[in-house]
Amino acid sequence: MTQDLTITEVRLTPILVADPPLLNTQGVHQPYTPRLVVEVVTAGGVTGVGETYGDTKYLDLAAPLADALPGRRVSDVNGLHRLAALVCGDSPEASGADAVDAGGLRGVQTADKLRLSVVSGFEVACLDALGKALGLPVHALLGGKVRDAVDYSAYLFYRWAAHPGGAGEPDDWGAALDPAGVVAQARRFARDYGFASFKLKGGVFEPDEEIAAVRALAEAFPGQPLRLDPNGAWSVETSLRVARELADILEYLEDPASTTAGMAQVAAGTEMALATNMCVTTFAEIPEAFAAGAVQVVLSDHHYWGGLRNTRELAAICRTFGVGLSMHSNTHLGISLAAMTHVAAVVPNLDYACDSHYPWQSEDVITERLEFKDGRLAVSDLPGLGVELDRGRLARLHRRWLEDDGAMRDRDDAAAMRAAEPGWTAPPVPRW
Ligand code: GKR
Ligand code: MG
Repeated sequence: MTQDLTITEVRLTPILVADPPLLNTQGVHQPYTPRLVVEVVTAGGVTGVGETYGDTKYLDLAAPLADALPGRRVSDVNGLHRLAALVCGDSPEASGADAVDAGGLRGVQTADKLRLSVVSGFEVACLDALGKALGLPVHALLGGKVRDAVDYSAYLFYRWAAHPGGAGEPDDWGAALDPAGVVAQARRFARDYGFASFKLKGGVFEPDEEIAAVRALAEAFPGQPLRLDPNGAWSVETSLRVARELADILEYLEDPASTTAGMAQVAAGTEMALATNMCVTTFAEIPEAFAAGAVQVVLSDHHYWGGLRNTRELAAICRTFGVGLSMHSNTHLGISLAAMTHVAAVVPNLDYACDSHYPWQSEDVITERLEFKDGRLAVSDLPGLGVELDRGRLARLHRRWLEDDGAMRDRDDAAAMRAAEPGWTAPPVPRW
């Protein structure tokens, strides 16, 4: 009966996951971050799991999709996208065409983008179930892996030692607020996970301080790939200055400016490769950006590209236009890391190591955490994603969500910053 692929039930479990006080241009991570775990159950008795963003605006779109899905088959992934377009009405929160997603730092957000992020969680759950039913790994459903392991880079953050007032879950990383702190963090990432390339989240301090941190990294790890990502916080002038100062050091500069027009102006004035996970986040944004030469590397995030199959299509487009491809990440757990690794395994043109927040997450909802070895993750050949849901852990993180008074259910890095500095507002994002 495992071959009956008809969906009989969809379970949605919003959770709150411990997150350290990582700083970015929009503020600081909250003590807990919302995620949504999607379970799709088939008539054959197989359960597939997926994970995506868990803020209220995503939950509001996920609920009608979960209601509409039973009766369809987990193999009908094209149908899932059509169904989502039908049942997920535009979220009122997403209708401001100009809205910048302060939580995700993902550029301008639209109703379509929110819906695609929701669909991705369902798509991954369907592919996991399909793989389990057929005895095939997800990478096989995507055409088969072209590599046995995927390279990841360390994701360095300026950070405090603890959240204000000791909120959240403590950790032993300590503060990193200057070049020495950043290098110490990088050394720990290299020692414990074997990461050989390093991305620093910038846009937090004055550009000169961040330049100094990158120089310190280059001294500590000579010749190893480095990136700096201020999430669009800089003007064109500042971006060009940083590109000049770090010309021989960075493998690419990530989202120095916040829009395609700004990135194009930066690109016109430097030889430095520019990467983005902010101005090219949908297929519709590709033509303008590629025609303007605004980006040389697109960093996919399978959540907001609408899943693993769309990410593979993005890879084909990048390949066609000679634009590099890799993947960035947001706060996520092991289900999403497994999904990311399967799609990364099938893309021939994975040009740079992907970045992952995963080492910052001390909690998970799977039975065995995924382990980076020598900076890489082995691609699982087990059926589906190759991860198993831990119901006890899921229930505990869901209880936290239920007991939250609402303060953490929507990620708001600026509000979290105000816990330390009342009245703090994010610096205005330069626009063109
Ligand atoms: O988690 O602070 C963060 C990151 O800044 C994240 O929100 C970004 O989406 O990591 C992402 C990026 O590469 O821009
Ligand atoms: Mg980025």
